[in-house]
Amino acid sequence: MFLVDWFYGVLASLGLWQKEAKILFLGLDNAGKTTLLHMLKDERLVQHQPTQYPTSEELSIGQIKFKAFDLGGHQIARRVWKDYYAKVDAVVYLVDAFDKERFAESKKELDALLTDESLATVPFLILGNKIDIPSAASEDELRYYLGLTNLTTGKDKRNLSDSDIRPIEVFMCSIVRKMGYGEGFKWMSQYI
Ligand code: G3D
Repeated sequence: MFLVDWFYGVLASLGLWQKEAKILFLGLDNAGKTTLLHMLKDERLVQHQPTQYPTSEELSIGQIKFKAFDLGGHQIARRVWKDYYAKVDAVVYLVDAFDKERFAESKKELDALLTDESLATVPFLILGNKIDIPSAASEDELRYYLGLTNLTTGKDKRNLSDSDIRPIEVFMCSIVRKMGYGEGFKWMSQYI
């Protein structure tokens, strides 16, 4: 019973209760993907499969599968994520908001994803991570450097009436402090 409570507690806290989905965690190396997976897992691990590739990790909770891949620099990973899921239900794109020197590189990878036909209708949750570090970029700065200022679709809970519009939004977070990403996942869950 304890396990079951935990199990649904994690999904409920992410807004993913009773959903079935395949969710990709993407971003440059060091953005925090593995930390986020471990954070979700430690809240209660149900199943964890050993990684097949050194640059990827996977976690299943209920009917939700999370899979993380490093982008940038790792050409192999870039090729592999595409082969992994026939259909992706959502992308969580992590950015290290402290590492301003790599914003351009992160933008380049994000732009490649946003123009990828296979992801054209897939919701994108952009997580600006590490805001516990005082000099981390603000949300406005991150939007600016990622070229998202006029591209995001809003944080309010609402259905985008035009299904051609891809939901995309920025949430700032500190994974190590367990702050911010829950709101992001709840936003994302409306579109899964
Ligand atoms: P990746 O899987 O995207 O490559 P990791 O990134 O999850 O391995 O995280 C890279 C580093 O960032 C780790 O530090 C991790 O602890 C740190 N990190 C992740 N989330 C946060 C956060 O919210 N705040 C801060 N300050 N650091 C974070 P190490 O030192 O282990 O390499």
